[in-house]
Amino acid sequence: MKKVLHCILFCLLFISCKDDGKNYHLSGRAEKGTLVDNSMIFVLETNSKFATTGDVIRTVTNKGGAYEFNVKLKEPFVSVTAMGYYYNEITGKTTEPTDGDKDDTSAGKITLYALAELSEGSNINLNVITTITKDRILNLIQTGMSYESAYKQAQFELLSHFGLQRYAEKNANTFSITAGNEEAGALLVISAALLVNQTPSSFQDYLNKICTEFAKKGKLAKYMITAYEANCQKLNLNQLTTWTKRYYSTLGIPIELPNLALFIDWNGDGVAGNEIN
Ligand SMILES: [Ca+2]
Repeated sequence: MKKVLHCILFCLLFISCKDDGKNYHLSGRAEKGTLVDNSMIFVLETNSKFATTGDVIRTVTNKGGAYEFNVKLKEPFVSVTAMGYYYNEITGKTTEPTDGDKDDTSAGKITLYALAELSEGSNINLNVITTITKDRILNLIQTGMSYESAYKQAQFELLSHFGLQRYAEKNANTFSITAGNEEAGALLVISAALLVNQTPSSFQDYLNKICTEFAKKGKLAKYMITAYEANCQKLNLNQLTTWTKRYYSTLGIPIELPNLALFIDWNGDGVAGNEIN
């Protein structure tokens, strides 16, 4: 009898553990440029090393690449993926296929990633910084580092290439072009500079190459750095500011942007904006 009772108690404990979890309201934005409406969002429940522990939760974006939903999680870690066409800051248009190129509908799509520990907040944005650093963060975690230390190191390594290391401490999954702060300016400049000389179909491959290279040692290849620096010089900052604000305005999201010149290292001394009074 005692054995049966123990067995029942064990089962009840197991069931209660299995149901154990916390409810979260997750929200965020997917921005390369902003992903268009109805882009796919996949959220994967994970453990602290970002190994999958639960189901894939799917939703889609609405205006301004925004998404939100409620979820119950056993551990406060998630990996988020977004996939869709996006607003190209260089051309001022989205990458959705026009009538002439319907044959290859995947060509203009981008995949973005973000990792998050939800104790830091349940707003998870996806952008080029969270995407490029993702595999580097995972590699650092494999060496025994915590998620927080790993993302700070990976962000410092990446942003130092752009002279923007002063933004490394705050998690890039809180950055948004819509935020009206300095991080918005930094994110927009990086997003746009990476796109210069890329076509909608070449950009995903280029981004993949950057991610793979950066994941190894937290460094970009010399040709990637040279291209980024040259691209920054080519950016038409007035046009970039005007077009970006205008695009968000058409979405019903009026935004403010800082002076974008502050986020480019014009004199190559390793610090963006320090040459501007
Ligand atoms: Ca400088």
